[in-house]
This record gives sequence, C-alpha cells and structure tokens, in this order.
Amino acid sequence: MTAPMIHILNGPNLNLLGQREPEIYGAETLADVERLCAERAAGLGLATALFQSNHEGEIVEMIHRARSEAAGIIINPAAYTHTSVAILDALNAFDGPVLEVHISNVHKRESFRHHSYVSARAEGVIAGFGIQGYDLAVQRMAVLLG
Ligand code: CA2
Repeated sequence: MTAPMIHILNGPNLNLLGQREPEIYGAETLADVERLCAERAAGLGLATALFQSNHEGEIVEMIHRARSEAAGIIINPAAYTHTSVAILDALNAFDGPVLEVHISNVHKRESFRHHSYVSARAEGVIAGFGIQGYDLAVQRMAVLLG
C-alpha cells in the first residue's frame, strides 16, 4: 500500500530560512525542514512533499492540488497567516486535516501577528518551537490520519 501523503506548504520569505534573522527563525534552512519531515514521516509510514511560494495565488493553487494528492496539509502561511481570506477559503475546500505551524512564537511578537485567518480551519496550531514544530506537526498528523 502507498504511504499517505502530507503536503507541507510554506509562504513568503521562508525560502530565506537560515540566511537572515537567525535570532528569530534559527539557523536551519527549508531544506533542513524538508529532510526532518521526510525522515519523521518515513518512520510513521507517511510520505511528505514540501512546497514554498512567495505568491498568495500560488499557495491557493498548491492547496487545490492537495485536494487530490494529499491526505493532510501542514501549512506555515508566513505573513499571509495574518491577511489571507483566500488561503482560508482554499483550506476550507480541502477535506483532510490541516495543521498550522509557526517557527516563532507569534504571540510574543507584534500584535498584528496575533491573529491568524488559518487558525479558524486548522485542527491544531504550533508556534515558537523553531523548525521542530514541523516535526511535531508530522507526528500529530500521523495520529489524525491513523
Ligand atoms: O514564525 C513563523 O513561522 C511566521 O509564520 C514567519 C513569517 C511571519 O510573517 C509570521 O508572522 C510568523 C515570516 C517568514 C519570514 O521568513 C524569513 C526567514 C528568514 C529570514 C527572513 C525571513
């Protein structure tokens, strides 16, 4: 049997992970996130595919693709977390579980980061655990898909 697929979607500027602002986002790169998630998923009988885009419409289209390709979505919408009804609407058209991840603790930061449109759809939210949050989300997804 083929392993259930989790799509791990990442929003704007996360391609710069590990290159700037390590005091907020750590020194690891998005390639490290991809490896971490793939290794964890393999141990749990799951598969992962990681995507990143700096464009809101492309993220909406990634979510549409996940409707036919993924059993669950882990998403860090980055700045679009705080602005995007379009991403929320797309997630509402996805049938499986959705987990929201933030590398930093958004609640310890500026007030505009305290509200998330995506949280209205997410089964759970992880914030402030660095890139370990993605690993924890894969583990939680295994339970939700179990
Ligand atoms: O903490 C998170 O994961 C965020 O989703 C990251 C977003 C931010 O707008 C959210 O409020 C919280 C920003 C991602 C920017 O990523 C960078 C990584 C390295 C260097 C510069 C930006």
